[in-house]
Amino acid sequence: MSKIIFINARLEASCFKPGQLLPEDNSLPEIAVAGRSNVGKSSLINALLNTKIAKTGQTPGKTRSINFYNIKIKDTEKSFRLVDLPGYGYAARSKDERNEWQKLISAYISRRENLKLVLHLVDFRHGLLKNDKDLQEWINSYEKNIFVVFTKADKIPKSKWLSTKQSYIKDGLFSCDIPIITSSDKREGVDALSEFIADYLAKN
Ligand SMILES: Nc1nc2c(ncn2[C@@H]2O[C@H](COP(=O)(O)OP(=O)(O)O)[C@@H](O)[C@H]2O)c(=O)[nH]1
Ligand SMILES: [Mg+2]
Repeated sequence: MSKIIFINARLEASCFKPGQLLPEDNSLPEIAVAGRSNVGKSSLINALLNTKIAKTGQTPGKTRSINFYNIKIKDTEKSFRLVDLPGYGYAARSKDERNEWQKLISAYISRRENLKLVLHLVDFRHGLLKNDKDLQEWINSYEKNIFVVFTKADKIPKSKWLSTKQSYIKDGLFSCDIPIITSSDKREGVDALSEFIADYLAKN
């Protein structure tokens, strides 16, 4: 039985331009979700929220907005925002689009007091890629905390999970805590991630 702790999820806003970003609300800490296009961000958000609120399997690179989801934590008075950042690293994207992407994400990450943590989603099959490393350095430069979540783990035999995780760390992938390995398809690691987020919010 899965343990659903995130309830009443609703999309608060989809923002395409820096000027559209939602004002901060001190009662609503924010957890952002970042990762390459197609890494499985929308699928994981849906698994966490137990809804189909986020559109999945879209043309890679199509989601260019920052989406703010308002979520209540079950059996508490607390709510938070899960903030879906547009995916990066889609090769066919033009330079102009890349600049727009960077401007929008910078505007968000660079001055967001309520942003407590960035979940960095990393495809468990690919090994450490340069643009994942670049993203980490960039988030670090804004002094934001990063936690790694591996996705699509159903594509790797379980017997290899530990060594695969260790090789990412050895290659220099940074995470503020032991990364969680997930599969949205098989609902693996999703409850562990929900608990991690709820604990993190309670402590930070
Ligand atoms: N095998 C497998 N495929 C997945 C998983 N999560 C997502 N996918 C697939 O990966 C593709 C991209 O997923 P999506 O959630 O839209 O990625 P996003 O672009 O990062 O939001 C879709 O075809 C999904 O069905 C997973 O846990 N396992
Ligand atoms: Mg998506």
